[in-house]
Amino acid sequence: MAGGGGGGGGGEELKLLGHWGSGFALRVRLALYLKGVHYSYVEEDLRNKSDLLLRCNPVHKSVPVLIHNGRPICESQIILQYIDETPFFSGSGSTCTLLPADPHERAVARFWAAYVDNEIGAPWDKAFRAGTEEERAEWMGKVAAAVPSLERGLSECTDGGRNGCFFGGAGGVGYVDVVLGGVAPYVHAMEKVSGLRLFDGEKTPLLAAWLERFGELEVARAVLPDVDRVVGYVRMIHAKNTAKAAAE
Ligand SMILES: N[C@@H](CCC(=O)N[C@@H](CS)C(=O)NCC(=O)O)C(=O)O
Repeated sequence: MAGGGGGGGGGEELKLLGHWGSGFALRVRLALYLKGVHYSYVEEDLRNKSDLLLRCNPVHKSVPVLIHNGRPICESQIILQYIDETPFFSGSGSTCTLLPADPHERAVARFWAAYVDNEIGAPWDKAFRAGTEEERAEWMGKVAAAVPSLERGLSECTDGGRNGCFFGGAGGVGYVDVVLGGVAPYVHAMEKVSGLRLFDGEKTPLLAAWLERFGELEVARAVLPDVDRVVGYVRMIHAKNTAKAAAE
């Protein structure tokens, strides 16, 4: 499988180990598409990980892993920064940069990206793994409680929505947008699975607009999985974990 546009030739070898439903892998695929580079994609079976994955990421044994000319880079946010900093990824004529040039703006973007992983992604992962409906609801409550601060972050990055609707502000889609973008299908899926509207038009209007506008982008349409497929995946994992907990 290949990313978008024209670049990535010249004898460079680029491979991404991922999983279609992994928000972490999806953010890397979003970035590679925006950069317009071609790469080969390897879908991992996370219940039966390949030797290549175990060799390339022996510490966490997780996807995504980007392998550039035989050298692995692990952890999605580190991969995004590598993609942004390595001249090869800009050599395809893409003018897209994820992190801003200004050091303070870079720090702000990194802060909100860390916030997405620590305050939203981490409790969401616990909910995903929970064995009962009550436990799931409790963890999703923590996710929901973290959303208003993210709304404040988006407001800070867009000057209250006057400077576009993405975290990249006037620069358009940026680092935090790509980080959060991997989760976008799950935000929609949760509404279908449990009725929980995380980015609510009344409570968090900027994030609600972000979700809509991000989903309309060519990159999102090209890379993100269909919401119904994600709904099926979430239901399957919930059912599996409920059965496992009941058997213990
Ligand atoms: N902090 C890591 C998290 C990656 C992660 O948790 N990946 C999951 C898939 S979403 C995985 O590969 N888990 C391994 C497993 O299930 O054994 C990152 O940002 O890349």
